[in-house]
Amino acid sequence: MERTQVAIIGGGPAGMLLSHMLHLDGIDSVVLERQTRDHVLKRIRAGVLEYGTVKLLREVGLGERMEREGHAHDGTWIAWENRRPFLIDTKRHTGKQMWSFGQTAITEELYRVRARDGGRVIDDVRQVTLHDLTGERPWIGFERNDKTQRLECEFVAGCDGHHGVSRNGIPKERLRTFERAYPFGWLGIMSETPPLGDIMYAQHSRGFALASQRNPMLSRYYIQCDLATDPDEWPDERFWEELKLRFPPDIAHKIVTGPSVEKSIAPLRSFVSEPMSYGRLFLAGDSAHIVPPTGAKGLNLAVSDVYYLHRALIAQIKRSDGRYLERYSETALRRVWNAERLSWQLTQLLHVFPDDDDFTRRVRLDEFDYLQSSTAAQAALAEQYVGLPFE
Ligand code: FAS
Ligand code: PHB
Repeated sequence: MERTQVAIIGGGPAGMLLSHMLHLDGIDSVVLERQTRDHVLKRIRAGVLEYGTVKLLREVGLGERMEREGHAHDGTWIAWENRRPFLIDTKRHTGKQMWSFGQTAITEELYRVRARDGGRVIDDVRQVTLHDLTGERPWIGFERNDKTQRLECEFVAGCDGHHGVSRNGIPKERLRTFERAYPFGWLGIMSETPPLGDIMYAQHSRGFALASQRNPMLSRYYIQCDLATDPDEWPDERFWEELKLRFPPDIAHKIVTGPSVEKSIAPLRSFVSEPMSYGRLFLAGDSAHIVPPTGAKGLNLAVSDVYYLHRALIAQIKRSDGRYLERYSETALRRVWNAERLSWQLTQLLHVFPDDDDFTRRVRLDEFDYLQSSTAAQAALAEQYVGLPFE
């Protein structure tokens, strides 16, 4: 049997960041991860960090590689078929910048510092079960190398993503879920080519596209695709040709093409499960919510949940002050719902939907034209896109 103060289920960015931040405050944790380390570190996901995420990573000693390989942006562009591109100018309206720096690199850094600090991360676990969550001594059952083990703890952090088990630790009769599945996905590629330099969304009658980056020689591009799309039917040449058709010609010709080093499809979904806590179980990250990546909020929400949960656990464990823990779910959900709404709005604005009609298309165009013409609308979008301040 093992014992810790905080049992963390899931060794993705949420679980590992929480483990690292608790360690900095002298709190012991154990991370239980289903996959192998290699599998976790091979995942390619988010790429854009809100101001608050960048600030937090620096504060917890994870800024060095981001400063070296990442890139600060004064804003993100929206290109629009037959219109002048629009800049979500976060620098002008909020004084804050977004950073492009990949989730993969952040996860690598988190595994590095936990190993450096002697953190207990147990990967390749099976059959994780949660017990006595409403008691004083919850515990986690799991298997590893066919051996059944028990982890005694004081608190449980459910950081095991959308398909994890921790959300099921909350009785069904207490859970409310909210969901929207979108009738399309994103076909994404990574290529070892110099990126456009700016992060740019493109709205086009052929479908949405996105130009982003991971570092000065690693570009990330996406095109909206049908859910049934088979990446094998999209050789690089076909992808590059379609991507360029969706950007204005003066931007398309700047796109440097090259062989893809990764190609995959991400489905788009909005999902929230409330509440984010039950007894001594606290959910953080994708275990509690999913956003379509159109607003670059997924990873950033995981970080803000961890910020709130770390603050609450420290107050409880070190000062026996349970107020933040009691309010954790409502505090985190306020930020979650803002990100859910913004991501849903940008997804509606920038994608082509199968049931679009002329009215929808004209209303969508008017929303873009209004954005172009209204400083107030631009400021409102900028403050949400760069990330509202943590409460
Ligand atoms: P994660 O899903 O990253 O991590 C959960 C961890 O728990 C995983 O390592 C998993 O193996 C483990 N786990 C699961 N079940 C378990 C169990 N029973 N026991 C133990 N461990 C278990 N966000 C953006 O902002 N921009 C993007 O472009 C973007 N693209 C994405 C593409 C894809 C395909 C996906 C799935 C997500 C994408 N996201 C994107 C969102 C993504 O970045 C998440 O928000 C982020 O990974 C959330 O981190 P975690 O909450 O740690 O969850
Ligand atoms: C990315 O770089 O992968 C990225 C950028 C912006 C988004 C989503 C993903 O909205």
